[in-house]
Amino acid sequence: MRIAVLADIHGNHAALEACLAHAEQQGAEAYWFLGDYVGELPCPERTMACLYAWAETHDCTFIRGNKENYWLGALDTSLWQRGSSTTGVLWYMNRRITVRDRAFFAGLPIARVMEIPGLLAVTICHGSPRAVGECLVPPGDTAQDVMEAAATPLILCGHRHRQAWFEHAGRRAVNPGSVGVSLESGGKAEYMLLEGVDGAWQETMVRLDYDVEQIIREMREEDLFSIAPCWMRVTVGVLRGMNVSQAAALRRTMALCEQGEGVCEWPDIPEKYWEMTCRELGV
Ligand SMILES: [Mn+2]
Repeated sequence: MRIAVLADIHGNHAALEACLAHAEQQGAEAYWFLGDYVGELPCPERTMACLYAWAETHDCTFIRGNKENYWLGALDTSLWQRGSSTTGVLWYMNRRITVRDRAFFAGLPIARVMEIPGLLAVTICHGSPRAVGECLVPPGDTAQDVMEAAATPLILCGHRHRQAWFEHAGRRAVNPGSVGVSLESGGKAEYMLLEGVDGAWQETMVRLDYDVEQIIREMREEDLFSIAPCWMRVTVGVLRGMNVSQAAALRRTMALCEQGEGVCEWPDIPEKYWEMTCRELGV
């Protein structure tokens, strides 16, 4: 049994297509998707169309990530504005997600235990089995408690966009990296092949080249550099292999804002602080 495990696509349809083609060539018989299907990148309908079509002809299991919760009303959409590096992409995405997408996301569980005959059961989730935004790999503050309570010895999780694993209390959590917005990979598309060999699970991490520049061209065509100017400059840096995440750039920008204004409350961040972050990062 060979399974492709794909996390954090974030709307990168070019990276997704590269991973799916590779997995099929490697003889994958099932596909487990760990959430965050669309996010910062242009034309989310291309990613969703690819996933819907793949699921019609392949054995696919989907669970929900934190991004899916954004599109299901977890955040106050009245704060999202075109032209803001902090919320512009959320504004764009909210207009592009369809009724079908929202219904699909609403039907997804945040975790599932996968039972494969002759092999140990596996938990799949986005953050942790109990929360989409929690981190197991690399371990966050609560990772040890979560591991001790886990229902299976192997847990597959995404969210941190890095290929890594963490072991605790006889359990192993593995992150297959990010299909669409990987960190610390030199700008590759990442996923994992999981194979049952002699009754045990064997993991193979995969990193692939794909057409990064196609996605950057689509950003321009979709006007994303005016919709979320500095956020997109940081995103281009990440796609081309910069080792600073968008979340880290946001934290830096908020720290600069607090220094300059005495206070910083998301999403009220003047663009000049985003400009300062971009200058620091050289993007
Ligand atoms: Mn996530």
